[in-house]
Amino acid sequence: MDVTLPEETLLEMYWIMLLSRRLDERAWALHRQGKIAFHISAIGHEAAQVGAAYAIRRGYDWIAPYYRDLTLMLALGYTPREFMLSLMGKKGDPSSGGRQMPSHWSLKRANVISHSAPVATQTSHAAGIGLAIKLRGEDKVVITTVGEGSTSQGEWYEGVNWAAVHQLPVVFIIVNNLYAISVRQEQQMAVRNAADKALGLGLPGVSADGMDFLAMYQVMKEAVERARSGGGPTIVEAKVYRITPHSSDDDDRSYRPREEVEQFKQRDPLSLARQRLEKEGLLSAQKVAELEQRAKEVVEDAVRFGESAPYPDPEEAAYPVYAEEVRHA
Ligand SMILES: Cc1ncc(C[n+]2csc(CCOP(=O)(O)OP(=O)(O)O)c2C)c(N)n1
Ligand SMILES: [Mg+2]
Repeated sequence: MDVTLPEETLLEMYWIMLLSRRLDERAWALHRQGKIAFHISAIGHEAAQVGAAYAIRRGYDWIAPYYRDLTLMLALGYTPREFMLSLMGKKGDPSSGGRQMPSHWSLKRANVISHSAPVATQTSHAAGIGLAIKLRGEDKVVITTVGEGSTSQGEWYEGVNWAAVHQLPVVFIIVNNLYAISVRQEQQMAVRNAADKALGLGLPGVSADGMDFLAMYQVMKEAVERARSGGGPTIVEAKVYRITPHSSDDDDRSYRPREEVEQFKQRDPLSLARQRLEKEGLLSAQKVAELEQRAKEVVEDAVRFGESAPYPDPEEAAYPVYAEEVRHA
């Protein structure tokens, strides 16, 4: 593979994946300790997300993410402390001030738009932003993510079709982790690759190994360049595996065999990245241990920060959902 990224960038990408993994693991523990109400995990998806993030101009381009995008968010500058505020429903949560479910991201300073719980609604938002960019003559790009199951939603087709007709600067990422909660890909679509749906929409569709951060980066880089230079949208499918259950409220033992999970764990994206960087001579066992120690400290700090942060004031419960001027008849 012909990816020439500076050494510091490769190490930074690894660090973000590692930090995401350790934060995510802590979120599961916090849930089991009864300290948070809900968690939905990015474990197994880290490489696809960091590969996508580094292919755009962060802070300049627009992002319409979905709930599994913790690593993408960290790469965009979302902090571990902010993540803990969101998990714990605290006032300082940048997405909603503690009102929305955790992992329903938005981050104004990073051009991450607010995300709604019905799946695939972000697809039409992304198409709309793409249209605005085109009408204004800007050279920005939008990336949007969605799970493979959510591409069965009418809204997904409508958004992608609109962007295809108008050749808008949007990259539509399909994160194919084989399951939509308990529903496997074959029960959800008749095409082998989710990216094959591009054919019927008149777009290029590419499948990438989403367990390999550089493979994903390479595919995304081309799609983003195409969008930025007026070449229109691309559908990029990231083939990954959801190593954890769907969410903290799901028991995946009821619908998938343990052997399958174990088999995919052999291609854990974090281990693959570490092996690759070790082979290139960029990481050593000592360096990995140092990064692990740093991640532990950052996670500890974030948890302490989150636990000591205030909850939203009860008087503010309706804000900003309802205008304060609204009067009841
Ligand atoms: C319109 C709508 N229908 C159902 C749900 C409930 N729901 C939340 S996540 C999910 C599964 C989505 O699976 P997929 O798109 O493959 O993403 P993944 O969770 O696997 O990353 C479902 C059905 C929802 N949020 N919105
Ligand atoms: Mg899925």
